[in-house]
Amino acid sequence: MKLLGKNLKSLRLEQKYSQKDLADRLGVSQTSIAHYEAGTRQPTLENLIQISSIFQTSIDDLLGNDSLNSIQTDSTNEKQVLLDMLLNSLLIKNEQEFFDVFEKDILNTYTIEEMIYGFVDYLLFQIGDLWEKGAISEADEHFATNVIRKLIHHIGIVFGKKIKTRTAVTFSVSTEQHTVGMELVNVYLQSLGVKTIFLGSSLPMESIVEVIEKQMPEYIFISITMKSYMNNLVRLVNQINKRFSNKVQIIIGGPGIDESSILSDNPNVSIINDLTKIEKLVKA
Ligand code: B12
Repeated sequence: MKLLGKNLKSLRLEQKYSQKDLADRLGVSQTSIAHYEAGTRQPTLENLIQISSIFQTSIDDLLGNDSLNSIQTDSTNEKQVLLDMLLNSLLIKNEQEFFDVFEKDILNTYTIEEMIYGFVDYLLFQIGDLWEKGAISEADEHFATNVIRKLIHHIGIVFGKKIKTRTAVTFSVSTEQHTVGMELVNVYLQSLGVKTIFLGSSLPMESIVEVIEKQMPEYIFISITMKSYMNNLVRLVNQINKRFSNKVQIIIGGPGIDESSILSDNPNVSIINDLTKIEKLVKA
């Protein structure tokens, strides 16, 4: 990001302006502000004067040592601009702005894989990182994660195939509170025409068995984040296999799984982490 963009962004955040607020004051679009901040476009001299007056700073200070000549414009930058806009709206708690950017510039432009890996994953990890570094509060993290979860469900509705010919029961291993990874998996499955029955986490074994008996799913998807729950997972998979005689295909993934786990000795168990590999499995 060029110095002008960097300065503009820090002044704006310091003075608690959203990109939209500033855009309205300058009479330009929010996208233009995002471009100025990313260094992919430059404001007119008139706008620079206005900005310096809004933030009560000199144009010299705004520009720093920046040269206005070397402006990059390529698709990576376009995407980075959108990511910055989305992240920014989460940080200033503007949910409307977040969904507006998504609907207008992303939903009809990118594939579902690009949305999951290029946008949703990126935002979740950025928010997670900021939280871990103490740069944002727990409340900030909860708000942002919840908005992203709404987005995940929205993508599921838009991209989910209307006709679903197979069923998957999905959940996170018992006592695991991390469910967002599995929520993303659900959306991907829906886009492949698989009906998902998402049970969240912390369900007792009997309840899981009851659902499997009633629904007779082709697949069971389990997510694990915390390595310390590996024993619970092994026990759970063994119980399911015993109860259903290894008949249901079980697919396990998540950052807590070890790909060389003894679980993969079971012929009906697959261990994968990359969502795009699911397609091959559910088509086979
Ligand atoms: C959000 C979050 C939480 C939220 C979870 C909210 C929710 N409903 O999910 C809350 C606040 C509840 C939480 C709690 C805790 N958390 Co936490 N949390 C995170 C955080 C910030 C993001 C996790 C996330 O959502 N990632 C995004 C998703 C999309 O990624 P993902 O799960 O990896 O999923 C991807 C792939 O793995 C894959 N995938 C996932 N599942 C599956 C399943 C299948 C079948 C397939 C094919 C693929 C697949 O697909 C996804 C897309 O790429 C991470 C840190 C970070 N930066 O990642 C810590 C983190 C995971 N948490 C951590 C910890 C320690 C905890 C707590 C113990 C904290 C505490 N002291 O209370 C508790 C755990 C309590 C419990 N019993 O589980 C540690 C885990 C360390 C470890 N590896 O053991 C992390 C890494 C933070 C850290 N560095 O310490 N957490």
